[in-house]
Amino acid sequence: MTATPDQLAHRIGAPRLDIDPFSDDFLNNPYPYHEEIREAGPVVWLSPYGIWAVGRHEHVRAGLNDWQNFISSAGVGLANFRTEKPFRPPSLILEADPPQHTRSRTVLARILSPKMMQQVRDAFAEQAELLIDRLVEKGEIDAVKELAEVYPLKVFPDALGLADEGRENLLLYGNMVFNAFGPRNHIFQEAVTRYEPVREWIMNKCQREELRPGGFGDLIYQAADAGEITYDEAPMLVRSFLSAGVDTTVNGLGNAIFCLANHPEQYDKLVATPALARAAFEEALRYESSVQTFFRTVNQSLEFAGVSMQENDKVLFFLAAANRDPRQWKDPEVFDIERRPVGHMAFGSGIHGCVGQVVARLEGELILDALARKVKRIELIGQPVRRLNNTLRALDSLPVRFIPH
Ligand code: OVV
Repeated sequence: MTATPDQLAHRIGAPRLDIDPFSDDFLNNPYPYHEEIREAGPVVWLSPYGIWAVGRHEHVRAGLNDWQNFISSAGVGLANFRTEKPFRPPSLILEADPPQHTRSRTVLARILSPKMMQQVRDAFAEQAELLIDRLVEKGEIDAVKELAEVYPLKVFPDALGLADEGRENLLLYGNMVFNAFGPRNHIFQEAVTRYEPVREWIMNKCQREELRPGGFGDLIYQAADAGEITYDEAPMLVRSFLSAGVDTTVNGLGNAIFCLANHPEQYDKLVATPALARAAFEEALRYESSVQTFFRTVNQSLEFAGVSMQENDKVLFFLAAANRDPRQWKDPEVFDIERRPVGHMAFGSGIHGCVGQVVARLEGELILDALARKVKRIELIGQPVRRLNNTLRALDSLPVRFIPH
């Protein structure tokens, strides 16, 4: 009889923890568990799922940069696409290895380029200005429902070239996609139930006729016209924009405002120096990473940080744990907008590092800059409510008062 992976781990003496990283308890407050995983060793075995977990910055970065050994084409969630049916047809960029990944990435990286950001910046800035003015007028608001969800749902689909109608469906889609990287637990089941009615709408929006000429979506089809990708690949790459472009920035903004509301002395620094907006958003990404984890799959047996891993083993890389690793950061539990956290893992690392990070940073900068110039103080006026997600650090509600200058 062959040993199960669990017995093998026992035999080689890797630390084993009986932690479920997708339980309500873990997701409500992951940080004590992150510490436990980091302190147990560079690689630990999580018995409940029979997976490896990596929480130290050095090893998260090393693993993510080794795309030949830690592959993505077998899925970047718990499911192994070599043996299990993917929840949806695999993404041509996220769930792909070179050379497929390279072709997809080249097209999306050109569309989401710094040069393109210069072109959309004025439109994004105008919307940030309008929105914050409207919210200051209101005074008491839900910073998730009325700000963090509203802004990305306006500016990003505008840039993609999507019509206004039904955009809130993108939130249900993102929520489902990020839950699907975890197990089929109750959180996933609820997300699928809510997503099911909008499935057709989402798939329809990937078609060329639905995308304004010249927008990011149409530019993907233009790459197909030029022969860089096929016409079958184009709607799938639009789907990647719809999957990864909204819920991530919604929570990036929500988490950033949560951090600033909880650290008024840091918000005071931002008000005194609005030019810190970009740095403040970056520190919020380190401190409360919207995307907490991604899996990889071991391509062939190897040694990693002194541990033997077998072909097809799943490895869970904790971006958010790396971002608070005391081996990497001085006082990692301190939220400091002047820290300039270069090398944080919130956008991942290596060839799969977030291709949309220039968009995310633009949105974060513009919203925090408008806040700093228009809002003197942010007061928490109610209990923030979490939205549990198998992958995202997410809020459902953040009741605040904006006190104007
Ligand atoms: C980074 C990311 C998250 C979710 C979905 C996708 C990418 C995709 O390519 O579909």
